[in-house]
Amino acid sequence: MLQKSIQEALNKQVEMEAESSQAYLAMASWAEIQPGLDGVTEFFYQQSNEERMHMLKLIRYINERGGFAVVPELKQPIITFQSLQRVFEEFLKHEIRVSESINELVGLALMEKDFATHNFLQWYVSEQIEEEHLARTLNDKLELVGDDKSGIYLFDRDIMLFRPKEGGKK
Ligand code: OFO
Repeated sequence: MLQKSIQEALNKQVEMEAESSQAYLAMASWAEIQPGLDGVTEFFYQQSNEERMHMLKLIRYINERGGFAVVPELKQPIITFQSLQRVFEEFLKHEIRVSESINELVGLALMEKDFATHNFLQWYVSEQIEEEHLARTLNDKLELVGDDKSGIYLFDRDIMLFRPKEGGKK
């Protein structure tokens, strides 16, 4: 049975993963209406699906442990961006916030001696290392490219190569 404090914190994380999914869906939709950003569009549609999967994993875990997973109300994410660089800056900022939140959850699980939850959360710890690294790499690349159109073309063409392969870690 989950302790109340753990259940509340896990439900907050459900909300955060749902917000991530929405934020990346909005990025995908913005990218889709820009000329020539097919790769970035696909990247964020997939990223959004992945975040939904992270949310579902939490929901199933909370209910499996005798808690009640609450499907959250969500506020509208940022839907327009001044540039491609801004999209990826937001992506990195978001992932850093998620990592901080996961770290706090892990700390709480230890404090409450909930070792099952602590164990469950290790998957998210590894996931965040990967996602933060991915977001930093893409930001670094965009910084190199600047406003150069042929650089943006190559960035868009190659972006999917940077995503970890499906089925590897999941
Ligand atoms: Fe849910 O993995 Fe990033 O945010």
